[in-house]
Amino acid sequence: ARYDQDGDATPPPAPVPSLRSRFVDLGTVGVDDGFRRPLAAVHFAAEAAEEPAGSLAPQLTVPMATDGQAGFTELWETTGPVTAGRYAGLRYSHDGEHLFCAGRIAPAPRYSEAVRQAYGEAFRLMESLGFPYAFRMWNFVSGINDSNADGVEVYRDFCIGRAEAVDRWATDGVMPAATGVGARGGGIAFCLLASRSVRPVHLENPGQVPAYHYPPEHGPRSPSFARATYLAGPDGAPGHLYVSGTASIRGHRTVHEGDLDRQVACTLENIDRVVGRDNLAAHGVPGGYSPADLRTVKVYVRHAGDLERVRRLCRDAFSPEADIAFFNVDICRADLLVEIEGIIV
Ligand code: 3EB
Repeated sequence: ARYDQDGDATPPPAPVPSLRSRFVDLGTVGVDDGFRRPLAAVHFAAEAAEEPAGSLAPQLTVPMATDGQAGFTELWETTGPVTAGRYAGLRYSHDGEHLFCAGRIAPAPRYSEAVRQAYGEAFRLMESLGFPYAFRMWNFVSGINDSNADGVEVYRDFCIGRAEAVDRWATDGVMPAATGVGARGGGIAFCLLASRSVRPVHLENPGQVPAYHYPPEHGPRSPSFARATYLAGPDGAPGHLYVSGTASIRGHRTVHEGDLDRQVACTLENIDRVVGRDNLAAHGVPGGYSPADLRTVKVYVRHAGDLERVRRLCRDAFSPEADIAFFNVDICRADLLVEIEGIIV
């Protein structure tokens, strides 16, 4: 206990909770063991599903597994006490420092307006609960390379709505790390993490044009995300590095079209460049890493026939200690064969 000058006890400051995720068996929600508490569960399953009733932690089921795959759950856990609720069409939970928010947009002939609205609700939720900094976001978009009812590619349609929401709500230019990939049905599912007091550091890749500056040949509105974000730990403790979905892009162009091995190599080089010591130092972030330091890795592979080869290449690149999940889904640009993300903790 701490005492002020009159000798009265004052409550100690609440410690900043720590957040982690891990991959567990499909359907697991987690238990409160008094130290780690479930903040949210994202179920990567073969079928879309409504949220099971009666759970405190939000549960988002995304159809991302093929019929032959078991699927898995990404379980987000925290050391802090969890508060959860609903806001507009969203489900959320927080531990006082980290806000998790999940939403869905039903399959539709065009998406931009519904995306602007749903993302606007997420920004309003962040504002009203006092979590101003979105640091990681996932967008799972079914039919991502299809044309919508107006002949616009669904990914581009999605990017228009997202950019409009960001124009309206993102005041200080802090962008989250993000993933934008295909899903195997269910319209659009999304989730985001935001922080209350720790301001994330926005990282770019010096070998890539920032996504939000992509020229219009990639779509009328460019994608709003950072290549990675660094979230410092409490009291100078090492933080977490959230690496966005990364692909075989140099400058703003896809490279190694049709060449799987080279696309994987370029993707790994891009990750290496973002998390390496030079780039971190240039952004004022301590440490220096490589792809072998990634944990909870997700690998998105366009063609089922490429899965085995990509698994092989990833075994060499990542640590045996990493959880690695492979998905067979479309990727936001029709010429990309693979996209990889992960977290360094
Ligand atoms: C790229 O670098 C590849 O639209 O949220 C990666 C991560 C990609 C996130 C998104 C898109 C997104 O442009 C695609």
